[in-house]
Amino acid sequence: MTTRPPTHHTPSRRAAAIAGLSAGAAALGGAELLAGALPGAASPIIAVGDLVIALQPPGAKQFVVELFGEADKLILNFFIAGVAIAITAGLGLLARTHFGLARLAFVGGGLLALGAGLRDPLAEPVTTLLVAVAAVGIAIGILSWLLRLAAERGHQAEAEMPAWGRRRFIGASIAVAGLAATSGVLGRALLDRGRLIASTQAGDVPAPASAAPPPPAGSALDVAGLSPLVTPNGDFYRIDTALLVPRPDLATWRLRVTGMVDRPFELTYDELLALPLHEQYVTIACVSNEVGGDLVGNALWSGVRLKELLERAGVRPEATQIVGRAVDGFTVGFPTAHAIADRREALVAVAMNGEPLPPNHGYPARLIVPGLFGYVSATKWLTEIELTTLEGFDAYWVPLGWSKQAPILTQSRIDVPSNGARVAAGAVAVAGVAWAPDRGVSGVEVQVDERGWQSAELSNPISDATWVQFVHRWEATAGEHLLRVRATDGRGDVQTDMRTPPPPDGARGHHTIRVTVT
Ligand SMILES: Nc1nc2c(c(=O)[nH]1)N[C@H]1C(S)=C(S)[C@@H](COP(=O)(O)O)O[C@H]1N2
Ligand SMILES: [Mo]
Repeated sequence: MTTRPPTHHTPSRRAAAIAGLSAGAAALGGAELLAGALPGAASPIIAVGDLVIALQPPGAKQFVVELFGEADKLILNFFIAGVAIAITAGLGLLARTHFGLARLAFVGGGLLALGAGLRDPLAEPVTTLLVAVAAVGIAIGILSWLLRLAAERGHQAEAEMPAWGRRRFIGASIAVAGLAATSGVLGRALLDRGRLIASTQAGDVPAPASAAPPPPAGSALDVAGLSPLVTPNGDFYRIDTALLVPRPDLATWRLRVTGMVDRPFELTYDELLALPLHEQYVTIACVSNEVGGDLVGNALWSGVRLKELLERAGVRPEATQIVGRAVDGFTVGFPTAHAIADRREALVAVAMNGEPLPPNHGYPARLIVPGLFGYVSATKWLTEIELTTLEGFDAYWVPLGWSKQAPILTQSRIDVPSNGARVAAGAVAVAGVAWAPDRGVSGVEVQVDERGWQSAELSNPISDATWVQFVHRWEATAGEHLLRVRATDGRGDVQTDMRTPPPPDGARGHHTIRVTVT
């Protein structure tokens, strides 16, 4: 028997791809863990996701909302991680023959993560750099280690233990992938919870100086399955562009009032809370809501009156637009005249249904402007109110094709029975909600099988800024039936049946459902 010096063979293509994939997964997992542990570090997946969102073509938002509903963020995360790992599998193949080139490509990936991460105004450059460098280091280190194992496998295969090298390589790859997944999940949990270090704690919000009167008698109908009059915080729809909920540090967070004003100023969180708080119920809605959709909710908001802040700053007459800026760079814009109209009270809200704003809904402060769709008004994680002209600035969604002026359209939705339900013949409650903030709802009608409109019973409205509930007591007869609803707003305008898609200014049309009566 001759003993030969160990010869290293080129790893198989499959082994090289697995090595690349494991190296990529390890880099992403390690980066998530570091980003979760270090203050202000950007997660590469989130940073690249934010970049994708920022570069989206007009129309993509509606496409994404339609496709994934509110799960779109999770899906985008998985998509980016999947694409990244697929690319690194390819780099594993490249590394088989050109390790230097593969190493260069990993450095390129690190630079992309760094560049994307630094776009986030909340990112700390130093920790973000650290995460990118660590990720590249992990990727290259693991790749060369696994490729070495895979190469030894060729040698071992000729020696007396044919399966040993192969097992070692597979075992190492599985261990790396497992560790990567664990760090990724752990890191993301830390990120979602607020970072390990420098997370802010929501304290109590003072009682409002002007509390909302309790909802009037008869403001809520008692029908099983009907949306509650006030949407609990945990059930309130959430729409925003933030892949990671911004958690501003209260020590440095400020609310600034700037632009075309005589006396610009800024407030700390405590100074904001020290101002008299006004409380009111307001229904807000998303422009992306489809007819019959649930991107709408009603809450009791408490906050500082926007008018008071504007008076303090001394708004110049030429300032026709108010721009709300969020800590993450998101912007809204709406007419000054709308916000300061006598009959309406726009708020810098700090509390939602008696609790400090939940992080998802804009903690520490957000705008609530009755009557306007969220994307032009309801800035969450608010940090600046800038006075400018309507011509002078287009907010976030406007260049992406959404209307600059966006009053909430009159809409109504049947909650019960649900579409496609089977119900027993006899008395059936057809019930739901209708909204036209802040014109108010003056009537709701229900139609069965195109046989004329019948007035539904309405709940006693809290105000023109809130939705109402309705119920129509239907004597259902056996067979298939179409149920349709329409509302009339406080100005007497009947909700149109002309269907439009959400872009560019909201969906129109009557919510229509089909039920089977047995
Ligand atoms: N900072 C920030 N604020 C934002 C958004 C956003 O993407 N970023 N989205 C707006 C949109 S489109 C809507 S419909 C409302 C939704 O508010 P909610 O998530 O509290 O229901 O927030 C608005 N405020
Ligand atoms: Mo929205």
